[in-house]
Amino acid sequence: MPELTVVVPTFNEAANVAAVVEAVDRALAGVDWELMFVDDDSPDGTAERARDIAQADRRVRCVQRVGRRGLSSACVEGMLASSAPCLAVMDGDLQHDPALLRPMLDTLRGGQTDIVVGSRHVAGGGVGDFSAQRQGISRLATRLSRAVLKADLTDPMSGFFMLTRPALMGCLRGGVSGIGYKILVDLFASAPRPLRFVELPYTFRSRQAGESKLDSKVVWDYLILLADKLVGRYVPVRFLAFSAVGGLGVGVHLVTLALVFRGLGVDFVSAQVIATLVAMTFNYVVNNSLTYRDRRRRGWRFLTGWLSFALACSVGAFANVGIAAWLFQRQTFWVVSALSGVLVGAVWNYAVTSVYTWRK
Ligand SMILES: Nc1nc2c(ncn2[C@@H]2O[C@H](COP(=O)(O)OP(=O)(O)OP(=O)(O)O)[C@@H](O)[C@H]2O)c(=O)[nH]1
Ligand SMILES: [Mg+2]
Repeated sequence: MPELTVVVPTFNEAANVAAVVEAVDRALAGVDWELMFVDDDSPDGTAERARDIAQADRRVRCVQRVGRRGLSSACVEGMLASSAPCLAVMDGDLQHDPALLRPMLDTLRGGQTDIVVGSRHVAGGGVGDFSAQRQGISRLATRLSRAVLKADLTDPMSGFFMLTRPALMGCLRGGVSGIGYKILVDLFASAPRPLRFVELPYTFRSRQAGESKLDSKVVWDYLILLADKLVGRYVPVRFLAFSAVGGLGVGVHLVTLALVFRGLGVDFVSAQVIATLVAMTFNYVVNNSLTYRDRRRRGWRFLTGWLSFALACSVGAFANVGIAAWLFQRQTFWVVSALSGVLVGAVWNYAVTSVYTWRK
């Protein structure tokens, strides 16, 4: 059996697959290795390309996931599909230098380390031609990660690392969430005991072929991951996201009301109805594209989803007002009455729409 499995998550990396195999082969001469592509059914035929190579080289394997997306969960599933005692994760676009795999493995073989992390922020490493904006975002994300990490890593945003199987299993059982794109943060934050780590420098290279998948979703998923690590044990993160969107919706409601009632001179009740519809639609659209991005409704289903959302939230609004009125009549302080109504309404809306509007 191989000593090392290099897991390479891919999405639309067909043009890089062969070069990755070659580079790993060169870097790991003399090592019993295996390369596991985990592809999320890329439309460019990455998985087919990988399987073609695998037909001629049994060290190459491909796990293909259909109807799923996500870098972290792909890495976890790739590592679980391997039998090797050492597991590496490396990008499939050659931005990570495969030559680092060998020193990583040698460090793990020493037995004193759980995980070796490729770092761009130790002496000898670098971020290559990262734009100033991307460097800034990366620095901010690193600072935020301090809230959940149990280690003083210089580059927790790195996607290039190697760890032992016992360390992996400890983290997985410690509650790795697999949310989003930052698997290293997830692993470190879930480790039952602080991981013994070593950092080795590398310089992030520029992409040779294919396109970046970095977008706003990566940022959103990262915030969700941090929230999950901080409070996910007590409250579902989706509920937090749903509530945050609801909070924004209140702002949208007030702005619309001001425009229609004060600006256009429409009577108050009509203006309030319009503002409610606008805020509800705003909440639906934002929840559909962020909170439930993985179950996003499109086309006709977008419209029927809006209907079921509006219906559920109308009932939620009745519950909200009913509870608040009932408490207020019983001499409860008005703020407490109102917030209790809001909380019951929010839980109702969340529970019902998670089952009917965004069912799996
Ligand atoms: N399986 C899987 N792989 C993914 C997914 N998103 C990205 N990847 C792969 O993860 C690796 C890193 O993604 P990139 O888009 O290169 O992210 P990055 O290196 O931070 O950004 P760039 O510098 O712009 O390339 C690449 O090999 C991608 O193909 C996904 O949803 N599923
Ligand atoms: Mg990349």
